[in-house]
Amino acid sequence: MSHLDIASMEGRQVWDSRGRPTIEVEIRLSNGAVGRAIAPAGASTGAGEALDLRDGGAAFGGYGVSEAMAGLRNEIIPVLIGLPADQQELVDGTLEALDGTPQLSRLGGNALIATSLAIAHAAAAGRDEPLWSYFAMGDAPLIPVPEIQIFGGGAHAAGAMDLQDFMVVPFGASSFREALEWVAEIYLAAGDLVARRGASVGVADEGGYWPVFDSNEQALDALLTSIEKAGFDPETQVGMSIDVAANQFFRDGSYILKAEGRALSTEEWYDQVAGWVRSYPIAMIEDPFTEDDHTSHQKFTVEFKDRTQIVGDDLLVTNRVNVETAIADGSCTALLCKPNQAGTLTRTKNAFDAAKAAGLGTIVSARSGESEDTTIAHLSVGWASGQFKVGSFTRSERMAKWNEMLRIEESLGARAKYAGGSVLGRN
Ligand code: 2PG
Ligand code: MG
Repeated sequence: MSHLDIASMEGRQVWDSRGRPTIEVEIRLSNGAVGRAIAPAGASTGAGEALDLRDGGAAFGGYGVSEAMAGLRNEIIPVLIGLPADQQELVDGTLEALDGTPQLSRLGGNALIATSLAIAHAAAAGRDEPLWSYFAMGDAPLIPVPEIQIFGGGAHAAGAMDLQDFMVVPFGASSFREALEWVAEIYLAAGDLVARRGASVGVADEGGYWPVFDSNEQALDALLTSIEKAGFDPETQVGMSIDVAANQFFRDGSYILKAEGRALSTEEWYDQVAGWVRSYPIAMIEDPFTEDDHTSHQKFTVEFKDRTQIVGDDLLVTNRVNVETAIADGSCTALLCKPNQAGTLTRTKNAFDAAKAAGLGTIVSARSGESEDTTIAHLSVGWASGQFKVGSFTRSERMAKWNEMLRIEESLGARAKYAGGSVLGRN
């Protein structure tokens, strides 16, 4: 037995940021090193994602994980004991084969991703190496540009606004530390603005303000005003970013804008989004059309790729084959990379590498349901993703990741390189 072999392993039910059950996996290696990780969960999901195994029924709104926990105890743990933790592909391949379904629905993407991430934690600890460094495998680390939510809407705020995330991207900062300081000022300015208008309801799932505006445009205006009120230039310092999450409000062939009481055809919606990209300093836009609508995505990418980064989340679901299709048909310019959409770290890396190799942008991302787990901060630095999306600037499941990034940046000292505007084609 080598000193990095899995000696023991356990799963436990813990709770996520929405108060729903989730799974934590803890792994101990023969040399005593311990690794631990918690599965996150999405609310606005793409059809092709790895599927969480949930109990259904009345308890915990159907979100129980007792079946997934049973699979972990009875099937996953017995098979993994004795495997070498530093051979991630071998371990992940074993997990995928054991599950045997394309979307990992038998044992559950939640059980598998917690296991897969915990393996990496254990291997890094076993080698006495920081997690980001283990992920980097000798390549240069890169501190990413954060994408931080100011207003939350869509499925994360009971559909109060149609668009889901209204975010800022402080690409002009000189470090991650400075980037967060800028965003703190913008978040404050946005809070003042919403309070003065009497539009504040509270905060949405990811910690952004949950305002009630009469139109999406009012929210876009408020976002731009907040950047400017805080003293930043939206063209050269802090850009706007929108996650449309268009799947969520597309019904029977129309985009239904609830707040505005309008239903738009695909052509009308295209013109609406195109108009916004022309008239606001939008540095990034995610899932502007439904995940099936490659035609609109292609047309939009041709028209706007020099002006804004077009991000595929539900469009790509962190799946290598989808990334390859998007590269071939030119339907976006960046991958939103969410490990739990893929289900294992190896599948995540396959999608990530395909995107990187083709020159697509890469944004490592959290989910709307999160925990204190900070694995993705290390992934972003180690894989040199250059961009990092975690939600807003409140709530500790978000701040845990921003703060972890500060620690990583500090630990790198003079080696810390902030990705800056280059990831968005600006310098
Ligand atoms: C997204 C994420 C994060 P969810 O759509 O990008 O904002 O949301 O985790 O609900 O998919
Ligand atoms: Mg999204």
